[in-house]
Amino acid sequence: MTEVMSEQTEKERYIRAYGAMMLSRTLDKKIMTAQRQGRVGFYTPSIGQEAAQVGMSMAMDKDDVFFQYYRDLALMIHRGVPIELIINQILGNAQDEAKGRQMPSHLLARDYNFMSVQSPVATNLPLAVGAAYASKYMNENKIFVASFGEGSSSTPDFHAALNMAAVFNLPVLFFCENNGLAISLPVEKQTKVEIWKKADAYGMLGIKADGNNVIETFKAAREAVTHIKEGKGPVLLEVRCYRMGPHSSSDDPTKYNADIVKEGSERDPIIVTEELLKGLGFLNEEQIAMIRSESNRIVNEKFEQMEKIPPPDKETLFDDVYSELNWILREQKGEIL
Ligand SMILES: Cc1ncc(C[n+]2csc(CCOP(=O)(O)OP(=O)(O)O)c2C)c(N)n1
Repeated sequence: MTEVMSEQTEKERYIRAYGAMMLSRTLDKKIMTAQRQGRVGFYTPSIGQEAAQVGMSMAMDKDDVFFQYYRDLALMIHRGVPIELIINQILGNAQDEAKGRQMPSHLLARDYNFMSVQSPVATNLPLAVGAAYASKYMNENKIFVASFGEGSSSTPDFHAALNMAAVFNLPVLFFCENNGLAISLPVEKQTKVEIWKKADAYGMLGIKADGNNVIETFKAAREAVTHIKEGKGPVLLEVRCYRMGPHSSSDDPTKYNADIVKEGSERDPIIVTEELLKGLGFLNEEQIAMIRSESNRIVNEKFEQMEKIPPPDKETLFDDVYSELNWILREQKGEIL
């Protein structure tokens, strides 16, 4: 009985993972199209990194905290962040948690333990380390995840963060989503050493996994979580995936000779996951078609609804900085009302 139950749970868990990947892919394409139509200002697509993000997310607990980066859409969706919240931020409308003040694609979701994305790459790593330090001091049992691309490993922040996390034995998972490119720069020109191997230099565990394989990434992340929870210190987990689109909506990859994977090809993580889950008897073609069409319906419906929400009120510009406005700001506020 127990065995049947756990098999069922595993099946449900993977179907949910696939559902999150598909919803993310659908929303990603919708936002990119809307950007091309002038309805969205800017976007950094997640396409190609869905299995990596969802595989890692599957290993994390509800209370764990995320210092994510600008490509982590599938991660957020798998952790239950409603797509309405994501769309509101992308549009910067009146219901956006950041009141329209952040760049689109710089998501946050306070109630789901997602901090706000920062534009300078790898600045989220020392922040995750600081938060983990405080959490350990308060005897909490949380893991702090800092995600980033392989190019971000060339920054001083990467090295400072790994060093401090290891020295203080902090509960941090450094999650490197290696998509092979930092805008136009291939990883071979970025570093001579595989990213996960750099863990050794700081005295922490390094793990590498196939980020196109949701099951393999989940197992690698689970190993990392066990290590951290046993108090053995932080882990650097590198997962290899592929970029399937431009770096951002402002980028044109045809201008450089990049390996951009085509949707539907054998390196597309959605296709890889479908094959894996069909092989395990967890999914069939009919269910796949159903999940695809439901994702389309939900994304189109929600996007249309959220687009009807007006921009934030002009006066909200003056909120959240000073407890009381000084005379200059009072005057400026008076001028725009
Ligand atoms: C400190 C800093 N340097 C440069 C940039 C410009 N920049 C934005 S994204 C990016 C590439 C980052 O590549 P990677 O870390 O591999 O992540 P990916 O975008 O490939 O997912 C660069 C250089 C920046 N935002 N911050």
